[in-house]
Amino acid sequence: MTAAAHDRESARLFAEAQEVMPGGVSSPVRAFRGVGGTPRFMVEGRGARITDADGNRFVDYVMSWGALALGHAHPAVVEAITRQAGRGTSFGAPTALETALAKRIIAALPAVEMVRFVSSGTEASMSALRLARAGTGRNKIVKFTGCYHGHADALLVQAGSGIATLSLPDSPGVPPSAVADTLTAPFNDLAAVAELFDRHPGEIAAVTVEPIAGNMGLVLPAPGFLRGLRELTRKHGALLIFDEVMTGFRVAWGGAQLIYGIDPDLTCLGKVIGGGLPVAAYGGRRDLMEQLAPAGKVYQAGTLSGNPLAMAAGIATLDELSRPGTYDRLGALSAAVVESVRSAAAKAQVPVQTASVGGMWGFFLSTMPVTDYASARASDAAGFARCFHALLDRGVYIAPSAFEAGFVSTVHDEAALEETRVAFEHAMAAVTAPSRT
Ligand code: KE4
Repeated sequence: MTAAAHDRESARLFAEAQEVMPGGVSSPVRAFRGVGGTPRFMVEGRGARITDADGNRFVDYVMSWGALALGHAHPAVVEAITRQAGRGTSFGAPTALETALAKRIIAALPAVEMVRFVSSGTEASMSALRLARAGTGRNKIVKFTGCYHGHADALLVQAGSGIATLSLPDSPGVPPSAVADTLTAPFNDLAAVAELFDRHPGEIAAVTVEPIAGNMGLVLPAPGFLRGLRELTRKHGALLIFDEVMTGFRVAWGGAQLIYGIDPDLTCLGKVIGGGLPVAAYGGRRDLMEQLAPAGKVYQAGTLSGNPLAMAAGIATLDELSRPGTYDRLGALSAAVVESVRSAAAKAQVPVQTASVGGMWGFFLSTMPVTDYASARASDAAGFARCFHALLDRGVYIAPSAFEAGFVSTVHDEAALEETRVAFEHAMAAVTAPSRT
């Protein structure tokens, strides 16, 4: 049985959803526009697997876009949520749970001395930007093409993720005034950043970067790139913001900043720290964070920020992930997946570039190494779509876009890896096979 033959219920649900929600989804990348076909409406996740409305089961490598480092419905997380739900889901008042999760984050990330919780990575990035501008008295920011920091106006410039997937030039509705102070440079291009500082002396508040890019596909920082950003920002009195919404507690317990030994001034977090519930955060130097209201004058607020239900899920998640050996295991699992990708591609004589770091992995169908957005865009997206559907037909669910990353969990087991290996053998053969009529 191939899953493709059974998407009738998803198709019905998709038609119904499109009547009441734009594109039938709550977030664009879910609509399969990057790969074609009917998005699968999911009904249940258990461990490393997810089941769609037609009863097809898949080994899941989307994992709620990286949030589920423990897999679906981990007992410790379910128990924490259930226990808290019975005591109330949100008070709009301080709770000790926020302090507990904040302390765990601060203990893991030495560059983070204080934390403010919000409910999405967009909020975290947007707020960190405001704080950086207030903290430096400067307005300009630098971001990198293909990096995605959520959909706040100032950051929707040459972004990755869904913007890249849909090949959108950026977004209507973002007035030129909102992006007038947003400068861009190619990822891994230090000289371009140095030139921006030379061209705008004393004007750049911050450089914000995904230290390991996951929104143009998985693209690693070139040796010295992050260190170079740290030196350039210090030299010019600007701040360095690491957007670790995806990499935080995903690539290592201390995130990319631990792997590369860099101390950013501010860090954005999300996904894993909520264990599948809406939790994000930004944090960093105490002298900056204490400028936030009500301690300081920089305003940012949120009705459900730090709500006890989400805090309980985040605490349970980090406590499980803090166990010794977790990140060795996640790294080994990702490495095993990309080994399957590489060997299947070699057998099918398909050119491929692969990368993996901690619990993240990715591949491009490309003859040349991918180091930035331009080289990512030059990869074979049509071939990726054929690969995606061949995987789906064989029970493996990866991101429905060539410009996203893959994620494993602590509960991806040998059986899941073997199914993945076999599925990629078929999928890489499908890349070069004549497309299905
Ligand atoms: P959210 O607002 O979606 O919670 O976070 C925005 C964000 C910020 N920074 C980074 C590095 C991110 O990866 C994200 C969100 N990631 C995408 C997946 N590439 C979310 C998936 C989606 O948009 O549906």
